[in-house]
Amino acid sequence: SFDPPSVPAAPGPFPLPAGQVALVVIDMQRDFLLPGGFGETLGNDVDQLAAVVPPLQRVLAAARDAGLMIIHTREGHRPDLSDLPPAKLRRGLPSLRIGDQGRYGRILIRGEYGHDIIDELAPLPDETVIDKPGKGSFYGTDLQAILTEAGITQLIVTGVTTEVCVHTTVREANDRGYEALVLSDCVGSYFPEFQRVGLDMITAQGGIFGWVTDSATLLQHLS
Ligand code: C5J
Repeated sequence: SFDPPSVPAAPGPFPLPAGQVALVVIDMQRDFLLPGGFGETLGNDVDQLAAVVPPLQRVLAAARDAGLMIIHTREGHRPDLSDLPPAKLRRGLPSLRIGDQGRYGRILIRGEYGHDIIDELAPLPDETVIDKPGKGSFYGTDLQAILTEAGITQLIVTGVTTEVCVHTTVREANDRGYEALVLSDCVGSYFPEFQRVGLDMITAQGGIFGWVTDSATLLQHLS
């Protein structure tokens, strides 16, 4: 029998059938990554996320060379906040709330400088950008329709943050029948403990909702 190409991962090889693989880059937005941005105003250490950028740049370049479908997501809301549930607006104890004026424009509002993706990972014109109102990339978006139309079954998942938007997206993807591979050095958390445990949670119980490998291993097997 003919086995499709695959990449070594935990808990086992992740299949990479030709034409069925997309790279998903989650919420690599200035609001989460830049010093003085929303993430930092929440009290977070943004240096923890900066380490993700160089390996993710390498993976993005390789995925473009390999002709994979590339999907970028951005968490954010309409300027009139009509898609922002009050429960989300009230959440936490931020010094700035979604929609407030921050250093990089209104926090997590579509069209603002801070809402957009960092320069190092800027989408190319032919790449898909999904604007999502929640943590998951499927909720309230047309991502599933786009993947179905393109024949995608395998998602290589990167971005921030590991335990929030990455986890939610991978869980949503698993429930919808997709197979998701998370790249350990291309996802980041403000909290080192959550990074470690967040990755462990994906591969526990025989890969309860996904696979994990690192960027160097993927790059050796992407052609
Ligand atoms: C968060 C995200 N952490 N992109 N957003 O609020 O993970």
